[in-house]
Amino acid sequence: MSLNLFDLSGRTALITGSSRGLGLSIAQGLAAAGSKLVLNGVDPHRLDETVAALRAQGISAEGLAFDVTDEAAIINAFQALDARGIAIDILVNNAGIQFRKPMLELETKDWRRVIDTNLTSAFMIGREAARRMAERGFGKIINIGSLTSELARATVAPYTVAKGGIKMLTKAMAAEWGELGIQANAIGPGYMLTDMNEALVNNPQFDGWVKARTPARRWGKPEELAGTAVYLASPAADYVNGQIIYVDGGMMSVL
Ligand code: GCO
Repeated sequence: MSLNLFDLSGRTALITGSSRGLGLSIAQGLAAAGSKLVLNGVDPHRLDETVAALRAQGISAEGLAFDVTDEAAIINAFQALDARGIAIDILVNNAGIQFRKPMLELETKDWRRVIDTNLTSAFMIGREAARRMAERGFGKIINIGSLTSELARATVAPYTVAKGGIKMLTKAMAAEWGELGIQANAIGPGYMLTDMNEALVNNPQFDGWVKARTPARRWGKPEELAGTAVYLASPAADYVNGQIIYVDGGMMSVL
């Protein structure tokens, strides 16, 4: 047993959708535990800015811009890492979008866009990463779920379906890849203070509902996911596989 169960030094982590928001906070947490970072975003300019800001703090970070819904771009990105001898030890499937509309008005193209971005991406990127992790007999995959992995909320049907799928994709990865030395787990954030949730935070009725419904009586801060991400990426979780851990101020546990 290592003396430092949570040490990630010598590891390299790819975090999708990490130019900002939860992905960036998770990346910063992994770096604090010693991991090198490969950040991903769809907008190369924003990604470059984030990478530069992290490097200015002394963090080892690279940018890898690709669209998580574009299979050819994903395959190219992994081949570019191979060519540079960069092996991904830790994958965080974080990239995601929200689209709020009642189902009676929802167009199929928007349904597909949310499912592709939030769920199919995690399968495609997970597969490319796991093929390489399997060769080395080591890998940690962390998928980002949601409270909507378990519970529905009106107006966010495709998001709910994708996040429910993330929970089961995590178990499917555990079922098939556990024997290859890979652990796949998920984090289910509660209501967090992110750009994606800005409209909800700024809606006094919704804000009041979140605070009343959450035992912690407040929204979560993005940096509050970092410890769970480090734990799941670390040797401390080597026998933890297929789990989803809710980091939600207790919301999932109460009516
Ligand atoms: C929404 C929010 C979600 C929640 C999340 C809580 O519109 O419902 O944007 O992302 O914050 O599902 O786990």
